[in-house]
Amino acid sequence: MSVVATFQIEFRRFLDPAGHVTQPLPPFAADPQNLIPLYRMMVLTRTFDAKAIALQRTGRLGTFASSLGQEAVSVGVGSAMRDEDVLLPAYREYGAQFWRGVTMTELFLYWSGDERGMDFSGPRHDFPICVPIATQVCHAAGVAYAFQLRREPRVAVAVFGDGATSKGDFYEAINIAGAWRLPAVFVINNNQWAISMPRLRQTAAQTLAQKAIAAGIPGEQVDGNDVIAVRHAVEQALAKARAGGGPTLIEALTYRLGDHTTADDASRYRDAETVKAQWAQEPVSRLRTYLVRCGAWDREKEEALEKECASRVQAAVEEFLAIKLPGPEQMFDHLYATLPPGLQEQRAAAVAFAPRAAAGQEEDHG
Ligand SMILES: Cc1ncc(C[n+]2csc(CCOP(=O)(O)OP(=O)(O)O)c2C)c(N)n1
Repeated sequence: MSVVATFQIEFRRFLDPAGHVTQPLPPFAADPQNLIPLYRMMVLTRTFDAKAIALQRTGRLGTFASSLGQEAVSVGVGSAMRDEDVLLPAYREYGAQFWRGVTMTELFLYWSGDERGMDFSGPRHDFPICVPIATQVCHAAGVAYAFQLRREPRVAVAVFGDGATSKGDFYEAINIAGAWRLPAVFVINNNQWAISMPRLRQTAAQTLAQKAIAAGIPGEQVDGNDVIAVRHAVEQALAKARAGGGPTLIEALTYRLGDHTTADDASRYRDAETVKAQWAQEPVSRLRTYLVRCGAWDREKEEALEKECASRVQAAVEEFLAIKLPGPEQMFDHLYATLPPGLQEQRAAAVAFAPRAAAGQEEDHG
């Protein structure tokens, strides 16, 4: 027997859990001042997250998927992208979405069940939140193919969970992206859990990044709690894809510190000790420790930021609560270019019934 193929998976990290630099920083991170926008966005995302959970608990949102502990993945991805690139997110990528111009009000609307929250004011070509697991990975391959056909120097960036890498959609998408050298970047937001299914029971593969090898594309692991590592890896993958070098798969290792959604209770399947240990790795305090050590951040700045984030989130809550509820015709209006006759009848019936249904009900999200 002879060896016909070998491979290795590299792991990238610049800041260790204690906020110490482990290797020379990439150019964008050389000046700590450049990292402050990343830090601010992670804190804003965390503030938004906590408020969304509170709104769900008081019945203002239907459900909510927290991004607690995963802020560095989405902020790293969002900050690496150009406006003309296209983001195809799952449902925990708030940091990337905010970076790209999606508003908190829109995301509150979405999670309250109001589909108008998907009509993003950010780059209007970005895809909506994707709840069906891994389907956006295929969409990303399609978007990247369109860019390639049109010879546009743009890249499709799909973000999805570890559980998504068990789906056929994922394999099909990375396979075709490899075969056609599509301008796509695939980012696995590996938070270790697919609801109650731990990563180790999800696959026998040693890393998720190595799944790239079978598709003939590069795969690497990054510390997903180190925003510098995420941003650098995504930036490099984007530059390569833009220059015609094809796709990359990046596995960002992080940890879901909260429940899967507000409909879940993770304490039923996860031990408290592990979660506690993971808090020592989390991305926000890691970067803060580093910035403080560099003299670029202090308690005064932190307090001012906390106040600013709280008031920005509160303003978004008020705007969201004041938005009038949509009429029932909304659920028919964006499905078809021409509504089939049966659905036209249902739409008319819903509109006729609406005044009776609305009597005595609240008219806005409050
Ligand atoms: C196609 C499909 N199958 C099943 C589900 C139900 N479901 C919702 S979230 C989830 C787990 C997803 O885990 P992962 O991809 O790791 O993402 P995470 O929620 O951890 O961010 C499942 C199975 C779904 N939304 N879509």
